[in-house]
Amino acid sequence: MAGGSGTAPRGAPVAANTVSIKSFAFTPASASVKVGTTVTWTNKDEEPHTVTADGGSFRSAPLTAGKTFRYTFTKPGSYPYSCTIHPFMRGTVVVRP
Ligand SMILES: [Cu+2]
Repeated sequence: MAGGSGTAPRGAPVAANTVSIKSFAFTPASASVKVGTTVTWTNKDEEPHTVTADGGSFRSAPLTAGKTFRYTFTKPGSYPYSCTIHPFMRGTVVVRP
């Protein structure tokens, strides 16, 4: 493979402020951002999905195809979330200080 920058271990945080919802999965599953960053999720599936924090700190309405949800993280920490419609869909945002 040419030009590869290495493959992160599955589940390792990836620096990203955008998360795709596609094929019933959040990509990257673990997004790492600096505090104060707004993260945007975009539903690229035909099915509706939600972005719902385990602790309730953020929650989207059901996102239909092509819709986005934004949330600004103001405190460092690890924020696990899921889709309430498909609870097997899980992701995490890791907020760095
Ligand atoms: Cu879903």
